[in-house]
Amino acid sequence: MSGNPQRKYRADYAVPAYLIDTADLDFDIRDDHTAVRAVYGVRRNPESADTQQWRLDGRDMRFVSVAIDDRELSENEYRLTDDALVVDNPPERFTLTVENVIDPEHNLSLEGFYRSGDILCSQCEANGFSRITYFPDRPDVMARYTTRISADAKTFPVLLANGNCVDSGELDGGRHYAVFEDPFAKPCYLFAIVAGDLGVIQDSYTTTSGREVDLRLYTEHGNEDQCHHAMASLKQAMAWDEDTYGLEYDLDSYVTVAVGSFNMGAMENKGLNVFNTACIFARADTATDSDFALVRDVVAHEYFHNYTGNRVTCRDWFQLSLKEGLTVYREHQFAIDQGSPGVTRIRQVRTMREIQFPEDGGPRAHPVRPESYVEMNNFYTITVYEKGAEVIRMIAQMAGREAFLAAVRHYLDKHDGQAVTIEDFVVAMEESTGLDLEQFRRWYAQAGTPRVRVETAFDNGELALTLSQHTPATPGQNEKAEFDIPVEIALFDANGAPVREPEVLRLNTAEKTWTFDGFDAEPTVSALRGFTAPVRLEYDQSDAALARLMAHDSDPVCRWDAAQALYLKTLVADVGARCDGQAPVKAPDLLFDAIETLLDNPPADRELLAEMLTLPSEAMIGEQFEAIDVFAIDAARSALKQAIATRFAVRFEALAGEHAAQGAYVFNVAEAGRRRVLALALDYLAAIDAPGIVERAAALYDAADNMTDRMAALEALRDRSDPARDRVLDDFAATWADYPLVMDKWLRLQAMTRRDDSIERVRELLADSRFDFTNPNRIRALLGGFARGNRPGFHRTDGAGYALIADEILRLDALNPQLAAALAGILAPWRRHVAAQANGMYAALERLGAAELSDNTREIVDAGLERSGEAA
Ligand code: B3K
Ligand code: ZN
Repeated sequence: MSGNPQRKYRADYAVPAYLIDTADLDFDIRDDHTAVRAVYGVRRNPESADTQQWRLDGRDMRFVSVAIDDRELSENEYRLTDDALVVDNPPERFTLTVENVIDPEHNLSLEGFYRSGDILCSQCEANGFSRITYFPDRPDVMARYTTRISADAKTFPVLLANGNCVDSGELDGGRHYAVFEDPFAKPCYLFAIVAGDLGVIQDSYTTTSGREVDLRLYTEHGNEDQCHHAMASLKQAMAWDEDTYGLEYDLDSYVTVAVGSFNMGAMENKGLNVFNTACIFARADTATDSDFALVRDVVAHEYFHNYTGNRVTCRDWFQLSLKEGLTVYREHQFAIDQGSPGVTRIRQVRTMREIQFPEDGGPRAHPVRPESYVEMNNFYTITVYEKGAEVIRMIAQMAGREAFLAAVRHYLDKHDGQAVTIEDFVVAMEESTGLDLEQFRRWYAQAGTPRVRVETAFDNGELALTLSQHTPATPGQNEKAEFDIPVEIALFDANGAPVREPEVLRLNTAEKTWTFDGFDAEPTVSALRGFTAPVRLEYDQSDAALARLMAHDSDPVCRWDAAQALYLKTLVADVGARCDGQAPVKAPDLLFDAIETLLDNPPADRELLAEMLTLPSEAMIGEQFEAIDVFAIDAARSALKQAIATRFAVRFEALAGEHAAQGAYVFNVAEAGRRRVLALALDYLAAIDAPGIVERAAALYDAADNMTDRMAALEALRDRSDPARDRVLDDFAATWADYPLVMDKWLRLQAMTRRDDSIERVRELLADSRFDFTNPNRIRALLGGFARGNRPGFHRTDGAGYALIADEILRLDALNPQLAAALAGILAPWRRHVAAQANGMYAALERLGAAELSDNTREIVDAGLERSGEAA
């Protein structure tokens, strides 16, 4: 907590005054504390002029002593503050020894060294290392680490740190020790240490050049059989990175530890990843198809960081997208190569539109490379990650596949072992590909989603296509210069046959016109194919043209998007009418005809069929309006769903029958697609209370051998007041009582239930013994599930939803500021809502603003209250 949080600026970067070549750490783990002794080999940085004093960051620990070259310093030779140890006039080259004591048992922030269940583990990125010992907690100070751990052998039989185990043995008093050496210099955010009584599964991987890598995955005993999919995914990722980028793993072992209490998904510590169990555990009966895909992709993502992030790291945290944007892009490529490329891309596009665009249009909008921050952990955003990946994707597209892969290798060779900037990356791309990225760099510097307008005129066999761009102002950035925007288009005739091959148009001015000729009739334009740029397309296409694209477009993204655009037309008109107190607007016949055509000629990829039949989310509908009315959106979406379900009830019955399970669960594209269609059909049938739907869903629940089908059944029953619903929910709770991650599904499902008393039910669950306020997965399931997944409940007109979230943010902020700040982000975009909702959200924010808050939550609340003025 601090009354006046410090804002850091990218422009203020200064090289470190001193460099640390070696860091020898000793952790003496005791019941009620851990004693840390750190010995650093230090030298003055020849590039720094600042040599008067040397600052080492350190927080929430007890300082014991500091010595230079074995001489303990007296109190007038150093200064201690709340967050630093400052040594005056250090010599040119010296050994610094610092001793301190930490308390992992009482560290609920889940940052630094802390306890998760029976495991002691660490989380250092972004600035957690300064909760472990005194050190310049910045990524451009890279050292070679040796770590010695000693602990009670019974309680902590497994001891782990980065690198190779070079020594281990027994000590007096039932204790033991292990020493690890990491041969690669690394920033302190990649440091990791683990101690616990752990189960393990083991495997090995032989790299192309013949290095045998020992693969180990640790978890609390009893969970080993939930880890095999993660292990298989790791080996897939290792092979993929060799085949695609020619990158081989560089250590003898790759160790992963799965812990139940973790603030995010996973952490790519060198050679010793720490994962949230939610991103490792996947067994057919406990995890859904989406969970299987998530595990696969997160495991791959962390593995890919070994090069993009670890071997070449960030100079400072403003450069975060250097590693995250690039690694997400690599993860996206990997996911696309695992099958169903079209649907995988559609999911990526949906994430951008439903989550990143709102961030870009709200009070927390910031460039992919932010200019300032108060708390770095608030900037692990969808913009830095996903928009950052889209920016890389545009470069890859401009370069072409092989040239891009070669450019990434050039970047990694050129900067191996260094801490660099986004600018260094862009220069390496230019050097290798020959592209001129001068204007393109604006994608890193300017926040906000560009709007690209498409206008066409057809005359005398000639189509004139005009693209224009405009980017709305974002906090701190009123004027936007033009972006360099690649827009892929293709043209189709009235029968849906292609009349012009796909081509990429480069819109790099405010407006540009292209002409295409030689047509007998006006062609249909398919624009932004594959989502070639992270922009909002404004194109008033006719219903007939959209129906044509929906039936024939060869690009799955545009085909799906045409369906979405058709749904949105009706939804937007209906929401508008409801807001104006007019009669609801019904869907046109053409929409039903288009759906019929789709059902008659479904795409071979069942997941694509399911995506195309899924209505735009509430978030996506909200994006179409200046002021979001949650209730009108909910009503319009339900009405359209019911209209479609009524019209096609027979077809949905048939789909459900045809897509029922034939054999035991397998996770692959075809089977996951089949299950998606089954779930979708049940969802439509449930929307109209189709005869027998309750029995059908309950029977599916009872018969299912897997969690995907079981969840589909539960979701179909979720909003009903029916004994069958309560029966399966109780059965679920009884069956999975010992599986906290499965119980998260139970919590989330109830939080998302659309009932008048959903807030009261969430309050009850907060007090339930199956909920745990100190565990982030439980919080995300119950409170995140409610505030994000139950909009009508959260925005209930009496304001009780806002009050509940504000209460819990205040309670949580005292324990886990990172998580509290993330929850506060839900209230920040109040301006996007209609007055009644906006006022309620604002009042909750004001209440938070008046309280004593962590810097993390303060930064988010101030942005929401528009008090920071520095969001860019
Ligand atoms: N680098 C970590 C995220 C760290 C978040 C710190 N608040 C995982 C990842 O992006 O791969
Ligand atoms: Zn990452």
